[in-house]
Amino acid sequence: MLLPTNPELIRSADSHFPFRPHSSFWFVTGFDEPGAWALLKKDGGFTLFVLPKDPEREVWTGIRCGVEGAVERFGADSAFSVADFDTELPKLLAGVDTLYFEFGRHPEVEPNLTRLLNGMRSGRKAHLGPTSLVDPGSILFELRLHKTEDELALMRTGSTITEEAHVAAMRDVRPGMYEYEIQALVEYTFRRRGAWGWAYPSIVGGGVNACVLHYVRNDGVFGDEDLMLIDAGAEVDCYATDVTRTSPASGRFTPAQRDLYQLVLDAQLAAVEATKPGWTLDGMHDQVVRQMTQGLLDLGLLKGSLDEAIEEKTFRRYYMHRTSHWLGLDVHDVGRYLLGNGLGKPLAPGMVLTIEPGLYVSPHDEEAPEAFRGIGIRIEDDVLVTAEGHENLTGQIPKTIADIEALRG
Ligand SMILES: [Mn+2]
Repeated sequence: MLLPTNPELIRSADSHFPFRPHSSFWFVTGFDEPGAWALLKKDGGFTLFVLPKDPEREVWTGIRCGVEGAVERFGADSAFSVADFDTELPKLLAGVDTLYFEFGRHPEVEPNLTRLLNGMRSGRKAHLGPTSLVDPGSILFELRLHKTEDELALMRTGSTITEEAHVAAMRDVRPGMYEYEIQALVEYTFRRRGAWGWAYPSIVGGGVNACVLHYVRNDGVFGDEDLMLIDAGAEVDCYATDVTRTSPASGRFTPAQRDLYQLVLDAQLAAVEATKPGWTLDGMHDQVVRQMTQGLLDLGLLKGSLDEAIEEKTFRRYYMHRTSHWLGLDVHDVGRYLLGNGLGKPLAPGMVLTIEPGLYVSPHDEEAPEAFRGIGIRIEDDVLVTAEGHENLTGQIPKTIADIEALRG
């Protein structure tokens, strides 16, 4: 199995984006320098290709682990400079039948790899090269989907840090503040507590901005009666936390906000409660849709019967996204959602997923009762499937109306 990590990417002129390892490479190696490769062989043998020591460059860009360090500190059986990749890789692949490599996902290094493999198919030594290329996902992604205790410890740290950030935001927001002031508070808390930073760009949306699902401008001003939707989570050693809370900028929900919020919260709590081995994300979504659609009918946002509203998917006017996704090294983590027969993969202990129902009433929706227009609400927690059922890793972050209002005294 051949795994590249991410290269350094130019942000502008000669400055780079902050480097972040490729998740699968990181999962296998724990090696955090750019431009490296790992080769794992079935008969044993773990080889790293790394940037070589270069005292002159290291003065500018920081200490490199180097070839010797890759063996001593990262447990590689052998290590080479990336400068020797083209000559050493074909030797290491000689006699290998099947190469696992995620083609299509590493466009910056694939042309060179294709050239090397093609070279192995030519000439008198043609029989020595791999004859099968296989996507590693069926092995690697399943390993990533089921978390070990060590991984869960990192995710619990992320949850604790994310809790502090969300609580600070809910406590400190006031009408008249800019969304970016709260974004700064959230991300300051992530970094101050030792997280690498955010696991995905933070969404801080006030009022109607909460109805934009991936709102990241974060430059609006909170109005007196605005809700604040924050979808933000810390990244700890590459592991993501993904949490959404919605709270009033003024500290008090309006009656219409209260009705809609309680509906989302009840659906979210019921979905968390139902999470256990054997359950599926499709089952969870259907349950949430049914419960929230009934609530939308009760509040006058939808008309007709429950079965009609579900059959005709009219609920999608207010709930247009799915309820859950896997969580781990990536915020929308790897791992299949469906089995080969098209049915949902049953949950099993060690999987971590999010549960994030929401309702969004467009400010321009003239069919909606006026009091609900422009309200966007989402509530999201990160839930671990256990042998007994589940553990809500982020459930301690306040989300009942009473708890949120109490934060402001
Ligand atoms: Mn999410």
